[in-house]
Amino acid sequence: MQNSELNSRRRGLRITLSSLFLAITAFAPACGVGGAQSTIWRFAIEETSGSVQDTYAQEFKRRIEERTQGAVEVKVYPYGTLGTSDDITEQLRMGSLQFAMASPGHLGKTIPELQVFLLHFLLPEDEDRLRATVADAPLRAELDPLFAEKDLELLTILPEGWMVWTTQQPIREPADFAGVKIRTMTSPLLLAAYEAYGASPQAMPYGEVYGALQLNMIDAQVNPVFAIEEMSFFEVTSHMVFANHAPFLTTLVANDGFLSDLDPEQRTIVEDVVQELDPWLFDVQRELNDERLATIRERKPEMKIVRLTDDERDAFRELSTNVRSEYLERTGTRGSALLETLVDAVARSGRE
Ligand code: 6CS
Repeated sequence: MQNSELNSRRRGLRITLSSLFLAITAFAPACGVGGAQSTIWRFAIEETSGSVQDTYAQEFKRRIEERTQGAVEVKVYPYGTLGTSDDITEQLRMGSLQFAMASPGHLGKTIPELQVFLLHFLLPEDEDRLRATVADAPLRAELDPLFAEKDLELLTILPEGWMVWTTQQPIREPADFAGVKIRTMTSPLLLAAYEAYGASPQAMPYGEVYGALQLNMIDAQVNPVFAIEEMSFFEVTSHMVFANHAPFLTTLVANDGFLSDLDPEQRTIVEDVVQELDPWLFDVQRELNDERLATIRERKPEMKIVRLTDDERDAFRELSTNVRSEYLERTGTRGSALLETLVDAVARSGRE
C-alpha cells in the first residue's frame, strides 16, 4: 500500500475514533458543584497549551462555569488531541463538539469566501482600526449565512498577531523568494499568495511543520511570533522577516443546532462572555507576542530579525493585487460582495 494511502486510512480511522469517543461522551453528565450533574460543552482549539487560543479557551471556560454555577462544564481540547484543524471543523459540524476555533487559513476550504481574510496588504495595521474592522456589523451580517450553510454559527473573529516569515535566508524583495519552499495553511488561496511572490508554497497541517523544516522538506513557514516560539519553528530557521502583510485571524464558531437549542439564559451567558473577551484577547495576544519575541531573542541570539521598509513592502503589495483577482475568480459574486464589504469596513474603521 502507498504511504499516502496508508496515511489517509490512518487519518480516517483517527477521526472516526475521536468522533466516536466524542459522540459516546457528548451527553454524558459530569459532576458539578455540590454533586449536581453538569452538562459538558466541548471546545476544541487549533493550538497547543499556552497559546493565544488556549488562553482564550481557558478564560471562556472559567467565566462560563462560574456564571452557569456548575450547570455547565467546558472541556478544552488542545491541538493534536482531536486531529487537525479540518478534523475539528468536521466534528463541530457533526455536533460532537459544541465550540471550536477555526482559522480562515484552513476553514477557507469549507467556506471559500472566508479566504478574503487571507489577502495580503488589505487589513489595517493600526490596532484600533483592526479591532473595529473585524467587529464591523455589516461585515459580520454578511458572514453569518456563509457559516450557517455549513451548520456553523460565527461567534467572533479574533486577531492573534501579525504573520512573520521564518526562513533560512533574508527576504527583502520578491526575488529573494525564488525557489523558497514555504509552508502555508491549507486554504488554496494561500498558495496563490506565495506563488505571486515567486515562492514555491506547500500546504500542510500545523503539526507537520516543525518536522518538515527539520528535514529540509520545506525552507520557510509563516505564523505569528507566539506560534513561532511555542512550536519551536525558530529552532529550525535562521531569519524572522516582518513584512506586516497580514494578521493571523481565527474565528470562534459553534455548532448552530446546539446554540439554537440552548436555553435563552445560557445563550445570553455565551454571548456576554464572547463580547467581553474580544477586547481582553486583543491585549492578551499583544503581550504574548511581545513576550515570545523576547524569549526567542534570549534563546537564540543569532536569530536575524528583518523588518521590511515601506518601500520594500510596496514591491510585495504590488504583486499581491493579482491574488485579489484570483479570489474573485474562485468565489464569484458572493466573494466579490464580501470583499467590497471588507474594504468598506476598513475605510469605516478609519473614520471612527
Ligand atoms: O499555521 C497554522 O496552521 C496554525 N497557526 C496558528 C497560529 N494557529 C492555528 C493554525 O492552525
